[in-house]
Amino acid sequence: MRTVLPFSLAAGLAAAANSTTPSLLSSGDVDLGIYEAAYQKAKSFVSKLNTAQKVAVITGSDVNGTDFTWTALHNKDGFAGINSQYYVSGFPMGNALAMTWDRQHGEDEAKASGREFYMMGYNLINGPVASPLGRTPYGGRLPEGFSPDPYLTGAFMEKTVTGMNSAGVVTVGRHFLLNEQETNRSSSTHYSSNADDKTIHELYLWPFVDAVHAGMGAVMCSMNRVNSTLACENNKLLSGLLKHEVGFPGFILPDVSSQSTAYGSANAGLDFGSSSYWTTAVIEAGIANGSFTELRLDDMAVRNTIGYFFAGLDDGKQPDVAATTEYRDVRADHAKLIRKIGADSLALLKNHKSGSGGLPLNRPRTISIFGAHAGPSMAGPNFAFSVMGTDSDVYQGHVASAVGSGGLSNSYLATPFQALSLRAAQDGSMFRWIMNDTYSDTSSTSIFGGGSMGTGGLDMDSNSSDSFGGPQGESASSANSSMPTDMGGAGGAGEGAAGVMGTGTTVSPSIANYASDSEVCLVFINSWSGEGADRSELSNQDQDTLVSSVALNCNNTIVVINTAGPRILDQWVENDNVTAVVYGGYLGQESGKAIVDVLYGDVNPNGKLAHSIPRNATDYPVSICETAECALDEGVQIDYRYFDAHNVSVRYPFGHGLSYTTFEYGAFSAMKTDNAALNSKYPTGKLGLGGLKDLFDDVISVSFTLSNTGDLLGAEVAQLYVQYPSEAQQPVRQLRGFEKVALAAGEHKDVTFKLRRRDISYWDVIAQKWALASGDYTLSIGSSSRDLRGEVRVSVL
Ligand SMILES: *[C@@H]1O[C@H](CO)[C@@H](O)[C@H](O)[C@H]1NC(C)=O
Ligand SMILES: *[C@@H]1O[C@H](CO)[C@@H](O)[C@H](O)[C@H]1NC(C)=O
Ligand SMILES: *[C@@H]1O[C@H](CO)[C@@H](O)[C@H](O)[C@H]1NC(C)=O
Ligand SMILES: *[C@@H]1O[C@H](CO)[C@@H](O)[C@H](O)[C@H]1NC(C)=O
Ligand SMILES: *[C@@H]1O[C@H](CO)[C@@H](O)[C@H](O)[C@H]1NC(C)=O
Ligand SMILES: *[C@@H]1O[C@H](CO)[C@@H](O)[C@H](O)[C@H]1NC(C)=O
Ligand SMILES: *[C@@H]1O[C@H](CO)[C@@H](O)[C@H](O)[C@H]1NC(C)=O
Ligand SMILES: *[C@@H]1O[C@H](CO)[C@@H](O)[C@H](O)[C@H]1NC(C)=O
Ligand SMILES: *[C@@H]1O[C@H](CO)[C@@H](O)[C@H](O)[C@H]1NC(C)=O
Ligand SMILES: *[C@@H]1O[C@H](CO)[C@@H](O)[C@H](O)[C@H]1NC(C)=O
Ligand SMILES: *[C@@H]1O[C@H](CO)[C@@H](O)[C@H](O)[C@H]1NC(C)=O
Ligand SMILES: CC(=O)N[C@H]1CO[C@H](CO)[C@@H](O)[C@@H]1O
Repeated sequence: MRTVLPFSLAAGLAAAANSTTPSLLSSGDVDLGIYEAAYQKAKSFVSKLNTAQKVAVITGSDVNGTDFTWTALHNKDGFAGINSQYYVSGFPMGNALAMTWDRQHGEDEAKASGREFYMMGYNLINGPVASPLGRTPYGGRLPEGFSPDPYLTGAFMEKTVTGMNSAGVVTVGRHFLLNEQETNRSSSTHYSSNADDKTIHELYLWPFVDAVHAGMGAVMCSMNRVNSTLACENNKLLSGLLKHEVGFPGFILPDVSSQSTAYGSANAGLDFGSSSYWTTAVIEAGIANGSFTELRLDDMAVRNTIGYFFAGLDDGKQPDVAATTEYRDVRADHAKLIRKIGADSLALLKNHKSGSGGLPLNRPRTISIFGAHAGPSMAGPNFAFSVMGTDSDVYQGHVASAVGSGGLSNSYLATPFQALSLRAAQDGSMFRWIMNDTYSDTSSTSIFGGGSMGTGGLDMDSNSSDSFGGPQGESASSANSSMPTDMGGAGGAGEGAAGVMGTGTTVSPSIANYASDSEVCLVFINSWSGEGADRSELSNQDQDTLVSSVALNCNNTIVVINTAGPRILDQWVENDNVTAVVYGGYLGQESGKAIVDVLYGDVNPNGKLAHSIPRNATDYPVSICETAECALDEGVQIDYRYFDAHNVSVRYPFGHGLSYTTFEYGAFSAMKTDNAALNSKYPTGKLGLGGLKDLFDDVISVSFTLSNTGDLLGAEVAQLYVQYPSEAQQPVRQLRGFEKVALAAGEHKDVTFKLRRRDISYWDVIAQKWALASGDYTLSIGSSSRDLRGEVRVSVL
């Protein structure tokens, strides 16, 4: 059990935060591995600089030496696409990418996006994002990050860093650390996230470790304080954790208005900062009177340049920085990748396939779509850059990006309306729309007269012309030919309709009329957020009413959701008329096409939830902190960890997602692959990138056979969950492995998970080391965190 410290003690801990000595790369404490060659180049480069030139490097200025020049790195916002730039691609954002549970997609997207940055002349990219992690579902910047699970986020941090590195740019992992909300982040408050040592290690620091291990060259420290000290001036956080313990070799730069002192920040571990704090005079005076050291200045300059050499930016080939509106041919065939990743990220949460109901769609005769999210907003395809948050938690148009510095610069946006129109034309479907969440027209000129459709619905089997009212229609044959088959015997009604039923599609547009007159009803809803403000609701009444109104009249209502973070579905999800639910994050420029690929089965759904969906917003333990000091008392118990610990039944568990085919999990077995390691409580290796090197050694493997038992090609995300012995004081179970496996109908494959030492260690706060717990570890494999197909025990120590 975690004990909560009184505030007087917290102040004492802020003092402790100043006590760690700076971590100097020259100390040789870190085995730099893949960074060693870059280190030698950076050291040699810095040895040529005088103090003023070193100060220029750490404050972002160019340097003209006698026999060399240094061009400051070109920093740019965005990650899933270049923020504020013409003629570039908009890729799926982090919250969608994570839902693919496909590491290769993470690497491929980062490489393609990184390539666009590179070709536009940018080389220091503000992403990927692992904080916010998702302490609270209301966090406004969740779309930029991946998942509240640190292992899943860590996997994507690793792969996106690898992908960007291979594109020749330097990644800036952000926002370090505990930057879990937007409210009170800036100005005078800089809210303080006060978390204990165990929580920081096991939850929030974890994904940054993966990024460092993969070769991340820079980190942005966050606007909030940690234990009352500004994150960017927090010695324990920057020097203690990130550099000394995790072996980070690159440089730390501050988020907006997050540096407040000259020596305090530099001594704490900030490596890049403002020339108004760090003038040559101030730096020289500090060195002269002992407030600062030349060794640290050299270290800062080396750290600022090491990523540049690591990425190969010294090859003299990098293009100049493009003007914002300049045309450069950078997009290649990225649209295809964007569409594929988007489709592979969508999770099918519910599907009642029966007759013509449910998914996939098969040339439906009549389709009606509902909701503003189906089509373009009045003005598009992008939102104005804004760090002021959003006016509303829903958007009146299709959402495929967040707002703020992580926002995409879509050159165009394929909406569901556009993609469905094309598909309907190809299939010969009749296609109708009401792209407004609150549309209330119940015109009495409906086909059925008297507006009775508004509440009642159509008696499909009626042959009585009385139920339609009005004078006789003139053309029975036109009625006959244009009526959808699911209208059954009602086709005869054409003879009785007032030039309405009798002329086919001219059903008066009301929600009830369209819904009751369609073989399939697609309702599109969203939630919207971004930088500068948090969400205020996890569901929206207008949109929930829209779904319910459609479902009241349509027995084949399919709901498509694109959301910033968790979205509560309980007002309608159990309604039998809601036959399917497709759920996703922000998909980027090809959004509508990716959605249509899944709706029609061109892509068999294979995404899975990267967070839980509870039954009620009140099921979450924490919302937004509105005070200056925020106690993260829930510790590591966020998302499924909390729901599991408290036996809260959820609507859809973390890791859930259906397919149009079925999978079977065979018996599985575990094997210790490194007995020597498993007999040692603590790691014994040297410090490398990411921490003690043997933390990354494989120690246990788990194998099983996965079969596709259906009749369609499909992919399943198999998940490995670990339950520790009680000594470790861990959540009920936690994700420690996943593989996405594609299988043809009837095919089966052997799947092996490898657990690293790190994956079965807990943070021992006394020893200040990662430790193995003594006893039985229970390893479970399943299709979601609550659909486990079996378990096996392995005893350790
Ligand atoms: C820690 O360092 C910061 C920045 O130099 C300073 O403002 C703060 O007072 C120090 N805290 C303590 C408790 O010494
Ligand atoms: C370096 O030299 C270039 C070209 O000679 C000049 O444009 C630039 O302003 C100089 N920069 C500095 C920091 O002196
Ligand atoms: C913050 O304070 C907690 C005690 O409440 C301590 O366990 C933790 O190590 C501190 N972390 C940092 C980064 O100062
Ligand atoms: C060192 O010099 C700086 C700049 O003049 C000053 O701010 C600081 O207080 C001095 N520190 C000491 C220990 O004298
Ligand atoms: C909806 O109702 C119609 C008319 O009764 C029927 O033909 C159709 O099969 C039903 N669809 C579903 C998905 O139940
Ligand atoms: C949606 O329809 C309602 C009522 O019919 C109308 O008041 C509102 O302005 C419409 N919204 C938009 C975004 O067009
Ligand atoms: C409707 O009329 C047709 C043709 O007269 C007849 O075959 C059918 O059984 C009738 N349906 C009902 C429900 O009365
Ligand atoms: C209605 O359509 C059916 C099928 O195409 C056709 O057999 C029938 O003759 C048509 N009835 C009229 C009145 O046109
Ligand atoms: C389902 O839809 C049918 C119309 O197809 C309607 O009669 C029925 O009341 C609806 N059921 C619910 C629970 O809304
Ligand atoms: C959620 O819980 C609140 C408070 O108990 C309740 O008023 C509300 O109806 C619940 N919402 C749903 C969707 O069940
Ligand atoms: C949750 O359920 C388990 C198993 O039924 C039980 O052991 C545990 O005490 C329950 N926890 C809570 C918080 O109710
Ligand atoms: C301490 C502080 O600044 N609290 C503010 C945090 O934000 C909320 C919501 O905007 C304000 O009401 C608080 O005053």
